[in-house]
Amino acid sequence: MSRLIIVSNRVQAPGSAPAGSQGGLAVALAAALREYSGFWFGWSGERTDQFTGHINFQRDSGVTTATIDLEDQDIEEYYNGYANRTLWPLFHDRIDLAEYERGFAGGYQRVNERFAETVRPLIEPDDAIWVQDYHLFPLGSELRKRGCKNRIGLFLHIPWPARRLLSSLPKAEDLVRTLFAYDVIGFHTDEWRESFSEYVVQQLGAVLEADGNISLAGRTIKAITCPIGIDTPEFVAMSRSITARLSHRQMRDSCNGRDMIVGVDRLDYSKGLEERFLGYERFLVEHPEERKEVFLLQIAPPSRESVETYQQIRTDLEGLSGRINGAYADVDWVPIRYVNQGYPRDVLAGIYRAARIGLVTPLRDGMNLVAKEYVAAQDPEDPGVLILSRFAGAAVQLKGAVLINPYSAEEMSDAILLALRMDKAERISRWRRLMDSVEAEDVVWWRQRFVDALMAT
Ligand code: ADQ
Repeated sequence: MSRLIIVSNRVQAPGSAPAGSQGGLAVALAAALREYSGFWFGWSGERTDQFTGHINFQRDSGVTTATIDLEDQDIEEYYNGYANRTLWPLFHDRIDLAEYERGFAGGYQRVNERFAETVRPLIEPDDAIWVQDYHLFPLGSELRKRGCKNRIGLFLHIPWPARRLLSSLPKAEDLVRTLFAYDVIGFHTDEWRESFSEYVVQQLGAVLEADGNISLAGRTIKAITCPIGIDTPEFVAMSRSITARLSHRQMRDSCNGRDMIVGVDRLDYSKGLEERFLGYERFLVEHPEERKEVFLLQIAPPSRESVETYQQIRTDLEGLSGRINGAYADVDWVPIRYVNQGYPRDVLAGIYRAARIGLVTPLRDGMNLVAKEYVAAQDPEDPGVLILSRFAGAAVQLKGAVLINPYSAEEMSDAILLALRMDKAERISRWRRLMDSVEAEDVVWWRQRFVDALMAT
């Protein structure tokens, strides 16, 4: 059987994360690596004065990781620059925030070449290679230039933007053309897949074949829809763990009989946190009788702090939550509890379970795993209600949620009221539909679907 090599921007060695804190994706990919006895290659997250291509191998719990350190300039131009300041905002429809700088593009290309150069000698003829995400678009083509004839797949964890937006990126066509080095490209939704296909057909003159494959200049790729899931059995078990039960009890006690609405997100402008606070404020204004009956717990650990936009959003949200609390709080009640830190996943599971409403309202999101975690953590006999943005990839699968337009404060306010008033029978029936999807299309299903497509090429 072929080995599987996973390549991603960051690699977290299996033993390096404290128990309960490792993400579902890392766990799922590690499981795939154990099955196919391959290794996981990428950046260690560490800096070095001079890039040497030295690879640090580690083996833990049956998984081998191979990591490299990057120079400051690489990190600045490739990671903080092109990945986080150019592609991320553009692919989340925020061209107003996208920064187009030659230095970023150059650094991005250089690091992709460094990845290719370093990993190439480790690849054997039968190996299948699975590249993760937008940080590494040109990697497939750099590997081909170095004689790699293996099966190579790419999975995109974020949306694919509309053609007219992508056209604003300098040299977009060159970048997208490199994707034809891959054999399989996976997207979370049909919408992102179709946007990709529209771009390459209209802009590059690629041909959409009858079987759905796409050809350009003698190369054919298979574009598939392959929505990512969570490790559902693991998350359900975690929500019943002692730590989760403790955090659940603590939260219930601190609710003091009030209904809790919870939001859990990385602090990122794509997550729609400002709009969420404003929608909740609208609810407080329209329903003064409900004021002391609810509160919003927003957990938002800072991310990408070296990028200025992320410092700005932090300041903005502190101001906004302070203003709302100042306007509506009373001596015995505060409307928003805004917390800027991360929590272990088992603690989060207990918090989700204690919340009457999960408020997941990104403006644009590839999938959004928090929505699925919220569902998996619920008590089947008394579940909470998921309010979900139509613009999250997850909305395609999670039809039992109350779907809203996050830009409309009125819709958000109406949805909160609907969720608070929803009787138990409806909550259970909606939750069952949600849970059926979260169970059937979990992370193992996702991984198998992608790997099967790759192995079939
Ligand atoms: P992210 O943008 O990081 O991922 P998401 O899918 O919501 O977004 O996953 C976040 C993960 O981080 C969840 O597992 C969540 O539990 C965890 N997390 C969030 N806040 C936390 C906190 N305060 N403490 C601890 N853990 C926290 C990208 C794309 C998404 C896509 C995923 C997977 O942007 O659209 O769903 O990849 O493909």
